[in-house]
Amino acid sequence: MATQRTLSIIKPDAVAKNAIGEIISRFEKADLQVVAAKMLKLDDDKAGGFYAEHKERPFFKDLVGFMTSGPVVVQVLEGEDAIAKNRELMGATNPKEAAPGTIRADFAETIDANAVHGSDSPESAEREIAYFFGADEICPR
Ligand code: RTP
Ligand code: MG
Repeated sequence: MATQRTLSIIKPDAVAKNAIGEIISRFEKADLQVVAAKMLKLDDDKAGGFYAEHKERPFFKDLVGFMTSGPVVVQVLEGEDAIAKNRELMGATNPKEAAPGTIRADFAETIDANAVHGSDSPESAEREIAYFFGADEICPR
């Protein structure tokens, strides 16, 4: 498996819990490198555009409301099989179904406020990274 990049977001609930460092530490311990990072307060347009694939879903309004409720930390993670590796570290969308030891099991309580986002495919990763970062903001080692 080749080196990949994926987009990670530490969501408002995890930022509010002061868990930024603990979550990034899990990525680093799994050999994912942070090659770009910034803290942002999303507005409705930016959050809605990011989750455009879910626009028609019943939870879309709540999702945008939650993602704009406080600051988030967006990062580009780079490493071997980064997309699947990050999804494994995150655990299932619903924290109640997330495997023990995953980020969502340890830091989240509800499906709405579930601590982290991670790209789900190479195509999503490419779109999502470009959605938040210019090429000059990504710093591979
Ligand atoms: P994410 O995109 O945030 O990484 O989460 P995911 O891939 O695990 O889940 P996805 O299906 O893409 O859903 C995006 C976010 O929408 C909320 N959601 N709520 N109430 C529901 O049935 C429901 N389903 C999804 C979650 O907060 C999920 O993270
Ligand atoms: Mg998703």
